[in-house]
Amino acid sequence: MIYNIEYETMPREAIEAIQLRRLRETVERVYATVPFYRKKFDEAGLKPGDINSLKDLHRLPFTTKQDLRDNYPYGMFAVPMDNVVRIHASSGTTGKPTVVGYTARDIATWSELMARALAAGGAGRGDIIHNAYGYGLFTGGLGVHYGAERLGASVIPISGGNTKRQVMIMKDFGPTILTCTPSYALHLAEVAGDSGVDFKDLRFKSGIFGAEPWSEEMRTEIERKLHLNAIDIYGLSEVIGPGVSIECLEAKKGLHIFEDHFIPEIINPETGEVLPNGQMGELVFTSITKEAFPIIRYRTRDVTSLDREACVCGRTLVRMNKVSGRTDDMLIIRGVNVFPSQIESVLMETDEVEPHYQLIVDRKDNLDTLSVLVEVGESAFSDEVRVLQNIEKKIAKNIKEFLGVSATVKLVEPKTIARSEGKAQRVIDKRKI
Ligand code: DLL
Repeated sequence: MIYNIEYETMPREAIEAIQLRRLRETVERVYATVPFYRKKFDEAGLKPGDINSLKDLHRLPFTTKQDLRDNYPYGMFAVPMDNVVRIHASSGTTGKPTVVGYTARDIATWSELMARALAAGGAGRGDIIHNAYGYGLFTGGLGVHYGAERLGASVIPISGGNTKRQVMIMKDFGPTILTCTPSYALHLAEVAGDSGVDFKDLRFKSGIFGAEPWSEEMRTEIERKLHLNAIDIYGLSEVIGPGVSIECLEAKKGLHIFEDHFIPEIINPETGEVLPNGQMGELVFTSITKEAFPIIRYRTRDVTSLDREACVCGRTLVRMNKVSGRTDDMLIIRGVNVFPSQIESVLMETDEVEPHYQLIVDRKDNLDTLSVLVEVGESAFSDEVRVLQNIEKKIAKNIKEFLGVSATVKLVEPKTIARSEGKAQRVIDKRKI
């Protein structure tokens, strides 16, 4: 279902006209209200009046995570605190969190976008949404919650954790839509299995999964185990939270970006140069309607490409391809660039192993080493050592063949790799420690 027919199916010229008008307003406003932007624009010799076409966006300076850290906590807010009704933050692995704020209108915008996203994923009035994204500073829980209410669906605000209890609720309350990280979805399936509950007997139609990268092969695995349509949702706190883009149920190919609120660009992460359509690079976003925390050319560090082909669902919004990883998660192993999601794809194609894995990168005698720990399935577990060794060899060979890196593969017992309730931690890079 398309929640907002007018904006989601707008002809290109109309959407671009809206984008230009909103971009100019945003640039005027940040120049007037946020000292950081005024300084950056002045340094670049730019005045808000210089933005006369969408192409002029490329002339504006980038904003980075470091800029947000330097202005911690509220330095990038464009309205007085009197007008801020909500604060969220993203944890990050090191240092202080990134703090973002919302006015009442921002919350209304976000709710609308999440309603659009849930609808694109197959939800509607009458659906019961089991929302297992964490509630709190993380934007996942409350983002889905407000969108579900706006859509007119029923929401179960279960949050993450207490997985056995979640299984009972899924069985008794009859939810039809599941929202959580893809790794937690698999964990839910596993715990359900242990309690004798089969997802086949539950009522789920769709699962709307995001907040971390996941491969196409992982989608196949989730759909097989959970008996639902697995839909990818993307977003980040700095831009608004979940609901920046979403796959449609019809195509499940690329995530439609809500371009009437955010303008995407793809850049070469090394040079900052804007790349032509279709090329892979770093995704950059400019918000054009947000009041409390507008953001100009924010470097997400997420790696993807844009697809401007028409979509079967009827939406005219540009699509971003599934995120393959982050520029800062990309592992460089003996000079070869590897994304954890590429290794995930190889593992998922191996029948004998489960979708629970961890990558350990280290350095021995000045050489990088990559160890892949992956759980063997219950059925293969009882096999002879020789059989298990052959599986390890087969996976190592495939990794070498597809990615060009040598890895030591180690099968571990079922259920020994830590499960996550939110974003999974897949990589341990001991080289940095
Ligand atoms: O993860 C917002 C969110 C909540 C998105 C629930 C989807 C569902 P942050 O905690 O700020 O916000 O983390 C943002 O997570 O830059 C990506 O690196 C990653 N990410 C989010 N969605 C996806 C996805 C939320 N579908 C960071 N695929 C982003 C790959 C994703 N990576």
